[in-house]
Amino acid sequence: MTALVGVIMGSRSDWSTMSHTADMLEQLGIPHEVKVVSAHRTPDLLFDYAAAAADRGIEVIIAGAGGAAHLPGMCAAKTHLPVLGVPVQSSMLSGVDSLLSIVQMPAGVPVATLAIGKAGAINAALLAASILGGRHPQFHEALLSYRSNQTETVLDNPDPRQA
Ligand code: RP5
Repeated sequence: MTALVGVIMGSRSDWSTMSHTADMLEQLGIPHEVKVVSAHRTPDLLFDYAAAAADRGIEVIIAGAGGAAHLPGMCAAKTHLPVLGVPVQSSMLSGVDSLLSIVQMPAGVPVATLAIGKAGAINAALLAASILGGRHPQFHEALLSYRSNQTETVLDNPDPRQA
């Protein structure tokens, strides 16, 4: 099956965060691709990637970036596909810069913005599964199974003193 989710990030240095997105997509069995695409260093590549994504069969784009994080917003400007933005935790401002850069889009060009760092990266994959689940029942089932296992794990381990 060709990739349904495009996972892009502004730099190889984002991979330690965005690998959590890829891992969760893998766990859910969702075909995906991973690529470094920088809004600042490779703007033409970003425009080409975003403009061609839908025709290649991509249904959701997850874009992670840090600092002056223009990648998700510029990506959304060039595609009608849902774009999920993951703010990568930056060294100088702990990712608050990334979060504000991604979340405060002007009306008309939405980016669904996740939490800073690992939690946002994981949740982006789960949100992609929710979106894809409407058209692809197997991903809906995979998501329900993940959620059910998560609930059972909490209920089965109520005492935090026990390993
Ligand atoms: C952003 O600049 C990237 O998304 C990355 O989070 C940040 C720093 O990039 P590097 O200098 O580590 O390549 O574009």
